[in-house]
Parts: sequence; C-alpha cells; structure tokens
Amino acid sequence: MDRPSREQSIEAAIGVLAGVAAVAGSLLAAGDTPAFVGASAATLLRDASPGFVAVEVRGLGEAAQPLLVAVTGLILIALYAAATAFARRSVDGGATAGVTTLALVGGGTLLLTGSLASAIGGGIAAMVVVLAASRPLGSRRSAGGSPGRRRLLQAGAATLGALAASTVRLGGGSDGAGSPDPPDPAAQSLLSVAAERSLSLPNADGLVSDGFYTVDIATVDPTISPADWELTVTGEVPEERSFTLSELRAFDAERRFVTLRCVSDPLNGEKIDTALWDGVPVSTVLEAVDAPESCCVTLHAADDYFVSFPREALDSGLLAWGMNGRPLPRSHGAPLRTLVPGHWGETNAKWLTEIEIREEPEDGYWEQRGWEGTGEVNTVAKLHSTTVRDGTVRVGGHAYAGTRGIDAVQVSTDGGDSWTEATLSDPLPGAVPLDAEDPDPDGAAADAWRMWEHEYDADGRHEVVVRAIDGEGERQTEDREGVRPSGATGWVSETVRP
Ligand SMILES: Nc1nc2c(c(=O)[nH]1)N[C@H]1C(S)=C(S)[C@@H](COP(=O)(O)O)O[C@H]1N2
Ligand SMILES: [Mo]
Repeated sequence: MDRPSREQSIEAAIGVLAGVAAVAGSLLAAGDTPAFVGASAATLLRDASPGFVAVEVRGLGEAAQPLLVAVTGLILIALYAAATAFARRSVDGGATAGVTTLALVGGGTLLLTGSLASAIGGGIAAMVVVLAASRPLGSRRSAGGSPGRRRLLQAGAATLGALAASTVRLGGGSDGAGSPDPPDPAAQSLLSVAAERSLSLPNADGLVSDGFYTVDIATVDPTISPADWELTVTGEVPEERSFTLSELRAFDAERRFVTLRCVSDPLNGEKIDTALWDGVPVSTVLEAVDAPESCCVTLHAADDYFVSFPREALDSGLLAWGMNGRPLPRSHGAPLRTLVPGHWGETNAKWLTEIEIREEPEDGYWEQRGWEGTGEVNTVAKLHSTTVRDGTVRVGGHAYAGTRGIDAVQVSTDGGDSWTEATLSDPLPGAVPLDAEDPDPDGAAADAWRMWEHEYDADGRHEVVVRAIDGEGERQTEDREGVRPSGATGWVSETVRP
C-alpha cells in the first residue's frame, strides 16, 4: 500500500470509530428513550419511507425492529464519520479538530433529537475519539507500531470505552418482567387455576403465555412516569375530562384473562398470547363522563399511535394497569393500555393518553398504511406441538375465536378426508372483581383461547390438518388468505413422518 491511501484508510477508520462513539455517547446521555439518536433517526426513517418500513417491515415480523435499528445505525455512523473526517481535514491541530467535531456531531444530533443532553453526549464521545487519534502517545519509537497505527489504536480504545459505558443504559429492567416481587396473591391463585387447566404440550406455552409478544410502531417504548400521566376523554362528550391513575384505580376494578392476536400473525404464527389483566371497565369511565352513544372512537397513545374503530367494541373493553398480578410492564403499555374484546391486537392501544368519542369513522395508523385490522379476529386453530414416540403421535396447540369462543377443534390425520374431535382444555375462568380475596374461578373468560390435543397411532408419513368450530357453531374457513390486509385464514396442516 502506498502512503496516501494508507493515510486515507486510517482517517476513514477514525471517522467510523468516532461515529460509533457518538451513537454510544448519545445512548449514554439519553438512555433507552426517544431522545437517543438511534431512536429518533429510526422514527424519521420509518416515517420517511412508509412504503417499506411501516408496511412491509411488519410482514417481516420479529426481524423488523432489528432490521430498522441496524439500517438506522449504519446511516448514522456514516453521517457522523463524514462529519468527523471533514473536521479533521479542514482544521489543523488536534484540539481544534476535536472542538469542530464536537460542534458538528453535537449540532447534528441536536437537530435529529431535539435533546441537548443527547447532543452533548454524542458530541463529546466523538470529540474524545478525535483527540485520542490526534497524536500517538508514549515514546516516539516504541514497539514497532507506526504512528498512524498507534493513533488508530488510541481511537479504538476511546470508542470501546464509550461503548462499554453506554451498555449500562441497556437492559435497565424497566419492564418489570424479571421483577422480584411475587405477583398479587389473588392473581396468583387465578394463575394457578390457569396452570392446572393447561394441557402440557412440548414446545407450547400453557393457557397463560410465558413470554408475551410485542408489536410496536416505535423503536423505543415511551417511558411514562405514572405521576405525570393522565387519561383524557375528548370529542363528543358534554365536557372533556381527565383522570389520573389513582382516580381510575378508585373505580370498581376487575381482573380478566384476555388473549391478544396481531392481524399480522401468520396462520400458524406466534403473535398470539394470553395474560391475566387488571383494570377498570371502559364503560365505567365513559359513564362517569356521560359519554353519549356514538358510532366510533379513536384511541391516542404517547408514541403517536392511534387507532379508530366502532364504539360498541370499546364499551366492553378494559383499561388495564396490571398484567399477571404485577404492574403493567413498559413494553406492554405502562401505565395504562386498552383491551378490546375479540378484536385484532391493534385496537388494544398501549400507553393510552386519550379516548376520543367520534361521530365519524376515520383511519388509524395501520389503516392509513393499508391494513384492515380493527375488526373481529378470525377463528384459528394453531398446531404448535407435534411429538412422535413409539408410533404414537401427539399433536396440539391453541385455538382462538375472540368473543365467539371455541366450541371444538377437529383434527384430520389423512389430509382432510376424515375428522375427529380433539380434547379441549377447560376454559379459563371468567372475570372477577379485583378486590376479591378468594376469587371464584367459575364461568368462562369471554375472550380467551383454549388448548387442544389429540393422540393417535401412525406408521407412515401422513398429513395432519386442524380446524376450529367457534362458539356460534361456525367452522373456521378453509379458504387461504395471507395476513394482509385483514388477517390470515385457512386451516393449519403439517406433514408428520413417524
Ligand atoms: N401505543 C401503541 N399501542 C399499540 C401498538 C403500538 O405500536 N403503539 N401496537 C398495536 C399492535 S399492532 C398490537 S398487535 C398490540 C400488541 O400488544 P402487545 O405488544 O402488548 O403484545 O398492541 C397494539 N397497541
Ligand atoms: Mo398488531
């Protein structure tokens, strides 16, 4: 390699290192909040390219957020690297180049995030890398390294330092998922009933999910301090009114098992889960504000998400602050989310801030992007567990039909020619008052899945097909549709080779 191009690649590498450090510095200063430059840039990218990111990425399922984060990260690092290289090239002397880097990187970050702290964090981190790269430390001629290589090593060390420091901001356990407190005892007793009623299937959760899926429009979840939060009812009401969390908790509250399923959940996908939720019925709050009858409602949330759907669907809903006997986790909408019986996941607004009573329907966030996900869920029987042992096959999974309920699951082991009824789990218990110390687990949950299993002997390769019959006697449709726009349909099937 000849000298100029070697110099150039060292300069480029220093720029990239400063870029990485700037992102880490912003994370260190802003934490896992929208002020972090990675989060703001991801939101900008998402909004600037609705065709790709907002619509298609959702089809990518779990891969969507990491992909968006990776693309955003690369773009940011490239921009910061360019700014750093510019500063180093146009200004003589290490200190001046450092200050220029601080100004460029910090200014850019301020523009992207609007956060001074984030800008200073990013700018200082990049400046430190530039200063570290400005002259080789130590004796002039030590252990063989060329000055260029030594500058690069120093810059690398500074970047590693920034990265290491920023990791303290990640995985801050704000979710409460690993929360050490045991769940509320009355909730615990209902969760035990759920565990007893679950069929134990390899590779499948019980009736209450171990890990609950998430679907979010933003890269970073809102962090809301419950003390500063209010829910406001607006629109066609005699008078707008706001409620604090303690005001909502003062109403008669209840505890319900509810299943959620995303409209983008593939036919045999796993964006479907069940939890035990604590909250106040929506109708209680709407009665308190004398909300008149109306056609529609739009829910607004702290991440600028909004969803609009028929009012009657909301009226039997729950405003939930608790999940599985613990405070609602941040990732599931703390301090308060909606649960709308029988409708697709997207109607269940998290981080809820406003209920707008409307006289006209409108398109929500996803409907503006081509989805039709505000209606009732499709009926589905999932096949998530298949085990073969000594010629005996056991298949099973969950079945869900929203508020219609599940009457039966039928299994065919010959590709659909003949059908047998599968064994069904008992339904999850119905809603109970939140203050009941010894909740009576009678009745059936109005909007929850059930589990099914079927065991049979087989020797040759064969096709298993499953379908559910809903509580109204309607059989799950055989017609195959993809998830977009209004949810997958068809029967799940699997080839089994004993
Ligand atoms: N504020 C807000 N609420 C939201 C969303 C969102 O991105 N922001 N996603 C919706 C979608 S598409 C689904 S499927 C459910 C998922 O709820 P979960 O993340 O608790 O599983 O939340 C809904 N509520
Ligand atoms: Mo969803």
